[in-house]
Amino acid sequence: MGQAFRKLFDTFFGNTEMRVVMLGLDAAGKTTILYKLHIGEVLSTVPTIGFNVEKVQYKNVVFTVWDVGGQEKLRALWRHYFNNTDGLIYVVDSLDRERIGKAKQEFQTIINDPFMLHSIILVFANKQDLEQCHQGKYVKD
Ligand SMILES: Nc1nc2c(ncn2[C@@H]2O[C@H](COP(=O)(O)OP(=O)(O)OP(=O)(O)O)[C@@H](O)[C@H]2O)c(=O)[nH]1
Ligand SMILES: [Mg+2]
Repeated sequence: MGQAFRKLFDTFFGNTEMRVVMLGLDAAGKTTILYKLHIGEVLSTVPTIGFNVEKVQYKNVVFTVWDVGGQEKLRALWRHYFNNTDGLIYVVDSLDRERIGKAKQEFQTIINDPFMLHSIILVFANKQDLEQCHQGKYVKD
């Protein structure tokens, strides 16, 4: 009850906190997106073993964003991040056609988990710059 009241109070008078988990196959671009959101820059990344977590504020909402490594052997650990998650950002490499079926399968496993039933979901089709490049439409600015 106390926690519910606090959430309501914060909604009207202060910051609201939301916990977001960012998942997707390895090299989809999760860590790149996290640091673009956090510091506004594209950093060079290495594959994530474990997770990165940062707070990102937008207006009166403080998002705690968990970016979890997407390599195959790490995916079994994803479910440990589901509890109390308000939102899921599922990142897909738009150009990785070979693994689109795998990306869909992993996505379905996540959204079928009972802890994720009430989570807000965003599917982020990443690397669209490469898509345009592939089609010969890419114009460098
Ligand atoms: N061209 C292009 N490259 C991108 C984009 N986003 C990420 N990358 C590149 O893709 C590679 C992988 O990016 P990461 O952010 O490390 O991928 P990840 O999803 O965190 O990978 P794991 O930690 O292994 O799960 C890096 O070389 C990035 O620079 C994008 O929008 N466009
Ligand atoms: Mg990463």
